[in-house]
Amino acid sequence: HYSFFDGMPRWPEGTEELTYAFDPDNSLDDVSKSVFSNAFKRWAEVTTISFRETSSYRTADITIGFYSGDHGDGEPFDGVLGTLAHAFSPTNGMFHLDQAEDWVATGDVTKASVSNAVDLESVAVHEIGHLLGLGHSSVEEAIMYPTITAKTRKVELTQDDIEGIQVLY
Ligand code: TQI
Ligand code: ZN
Ligand code: ZN
Repeated sequence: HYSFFDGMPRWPEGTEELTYAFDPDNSLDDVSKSVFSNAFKRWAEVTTISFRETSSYRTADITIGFYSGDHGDGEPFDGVLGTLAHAFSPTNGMFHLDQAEDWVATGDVTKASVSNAVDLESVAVHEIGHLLGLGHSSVEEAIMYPTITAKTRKVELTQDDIEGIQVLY
């Protein structure tokens, strides 16, 4: 079953659009950007919120960046596997990914040559759930279930994810 953060934080009532921006210090290719765009679309389809990329990093609602190790928010990344990414509850908007991972943005992650390949869209869909206010779910098939196996692709929202997010938006 879905859960929320303590106090059930959410983006303000009436929020129709959230903007997101990529850290200009990362140089992200268009393929990776489209993976994030797809991940946002999955949540937009089941809520009243839409998402738009902006180049104004400092004023974006949601900021996305790849970092390694200690990157200044008290939650250092740990190198290959372990923590892959983290996102904070509303309305913080920070979405950080561990640069050390072997991110797979295209193609079939299950056929990746390295054993530690991580599917970018799978992680993005999960972290966007957190950014919007969902905690973890006890339903194993749910996007918000707290574990994922390496080299797995899991990007489809389940009924549990949808019911949870529709409590908020
Ligand atoms: N990152 C953890 C996660 O997103 C960070 C975390 C732990 C967290 N507890 C939290 C974030 C509570 C917000 C609220 O769950 S992770 C998965 C999953 C991770 C894990 O790198 O371990 C995914 C990132 F659920 F599949 F295991 C993405 Cl999809
Ligand atoms: Zn961080
Ligand atoms: Zn999580």
